[in-house]
Amino acid sequence: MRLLPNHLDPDRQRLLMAEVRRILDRAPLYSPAMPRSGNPLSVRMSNCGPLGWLSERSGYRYSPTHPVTGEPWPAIPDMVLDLWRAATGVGYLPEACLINYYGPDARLGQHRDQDEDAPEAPILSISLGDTALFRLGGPERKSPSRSVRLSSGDVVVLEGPSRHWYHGVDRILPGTSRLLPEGGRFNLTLRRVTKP
Ligand code: MD6
Ligand code: FE
Repeated sequence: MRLLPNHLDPDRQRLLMAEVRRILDRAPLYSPAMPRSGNPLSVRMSNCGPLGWLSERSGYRYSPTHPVTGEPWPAIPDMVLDLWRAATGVGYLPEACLINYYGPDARLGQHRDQDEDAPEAPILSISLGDTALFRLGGPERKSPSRSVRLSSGDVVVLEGPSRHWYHGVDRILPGTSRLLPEGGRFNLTLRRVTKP
């Protein structure tokens, strides 16, 4: 995992949040269901880009439309695509930008990102708002793990072997950022879905 601490300065964080708000006006956050149980995840989600990642009772999938509104997802903002180009160095663009919102009690269990048909493509994530305690493990669920603090403006690239490693968010630290008036944390996760 490559961590780019403070990759976005506070002005760029505010610009990006304004873009995220515009996206959420058209593609509102919703509560996804966990596969099988159908229980709601504590994280609320939306997407932008040609494809959006969905968690549903029937499983995980990518969809070109919002599960509640039925509308196509808004485009990925140019500043986000520029960041992808600069930070990953790859010659193709991401197709999915998952928008996660964590309230004070939200968390995200340990998982691997493996619903993509582009296993070599890096994954890039951007953190905005309150600091998260992110846990990075290894190739197996039982692999040793370490905790990494992700603060507002930090960018993470999972590439090489770490592309397929377990990771999750143990919790967020409320009150650690003033970027979001409502508190909490946004994370944007950019992925290539189809073979480049
Ligand atoms: C989060 N991030 O930071 C959750 N996945 O809220 C992820 O699940 C993630 O940060 C793949 C690559 C980078 C990530
Ligand atoms: Fe992930």
